[in-house]
Amino acid sequence: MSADHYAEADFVRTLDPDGRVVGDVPDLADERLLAIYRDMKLTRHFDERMVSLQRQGRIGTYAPAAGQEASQVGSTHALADDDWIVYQYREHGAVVVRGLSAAYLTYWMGHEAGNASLIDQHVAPLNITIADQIPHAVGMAWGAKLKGDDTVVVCHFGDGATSEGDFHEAANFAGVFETPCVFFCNNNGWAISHPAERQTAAKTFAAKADAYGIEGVRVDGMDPLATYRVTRDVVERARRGEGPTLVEAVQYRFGAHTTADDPSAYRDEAEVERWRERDPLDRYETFLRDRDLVDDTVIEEIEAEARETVAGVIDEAESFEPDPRAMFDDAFADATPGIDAQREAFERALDEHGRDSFLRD
Ligand SMILES: Cc1ncc(C[n+]2csc(CCOP(=O)(O)OP(=O)(O)O)c2C)c(N)n1
Ligand SMILES: [Mg+2]
Repeated sequence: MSADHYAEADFVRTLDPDGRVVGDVPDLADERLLAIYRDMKLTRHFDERMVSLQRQGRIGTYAPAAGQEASQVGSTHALADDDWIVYQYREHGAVVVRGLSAAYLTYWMGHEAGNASLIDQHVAPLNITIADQIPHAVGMAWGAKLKGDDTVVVCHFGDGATSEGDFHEAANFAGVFETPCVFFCNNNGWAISHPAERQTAAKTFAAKADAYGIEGVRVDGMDPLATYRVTRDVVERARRGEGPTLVEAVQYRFGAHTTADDPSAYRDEAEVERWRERDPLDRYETFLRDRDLVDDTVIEEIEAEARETVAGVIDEAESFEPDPRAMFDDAFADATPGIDAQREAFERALDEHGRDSFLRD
């Protein structure tokens, strides 16, 4: 991996960094091309609001997605509604495509139930323990194969996750059992403060596919049409029973690792500025303007719509009144005497001081 992981342009691309067409444009109706744009704008606005809410103490720690929208949104648009998404924690764009809800926000406010709220949309709970979700995704895909249904599982993870044993075990199993899944590696250049060139001595992350006898493909992860095209092709391969693929989507995280991180401690602002010139939203907007699909008025409408949607889910999420006793419910399948004692002590404190005294100001 070179120091600038985007420098070797050996990947699938539809748009160049200025948004000009340089590769095959997928055959999509205008409505779909616009829906991809709308979802990318919504993801960016959601992200900005979430970082701001964290700064105001209205949500907990948050992992920003800015810069990575094309990969998340483009790939998800290529799936059937029943296909499963198993994600790490930063892929809010994939969630947006499946439908942003107040329940999703409640997770980031600290309510565990929010993490399970996307099950009906075929999005598995997010996973902070790096790479743990990858064997789960392969197991889900294997289950689908054994049952004979044609669901494909797309598993997102980062460049850092590829150094975990779970990644290797899952990729090996998937190769041998030809499970219908896609390993979607969002190579954003960093694993917190650890750069991609120190993550692996391999030339690319996609090259790791060779070791497991599966296909590997590298795509420009800041180009929504390329990520759409590649994902559609590899998902259809998997659905036809032709096995899994490792996709490396090359991209960059504009913001901090999480709101608890200060990237100025380990990376140069000039590097961030170079990547901002490849902003997926600007590139895609140029493409849509060239096709006369958007103009200033349409863009303003889409931005207003995004503001309204996000404001609506924030209002709804903030009006949610969780039962604080719920924190004891799932600590163990059967409560231990210690948990029971803590619950009782907590209930006494609730009676004495009232529920509001346990909420943030
Ligand atoms: C098993 C495990 N080890 C370490 C951590 C701490 N940790 C949280 S995020 C992260 C970096 C992950 O980087 P990457 O997979 O590239 O994803 P990104 O955050 O860049 O999207 C680490 C090491 C963790 N959550 N789980
Ligand atoms: Mg990373």
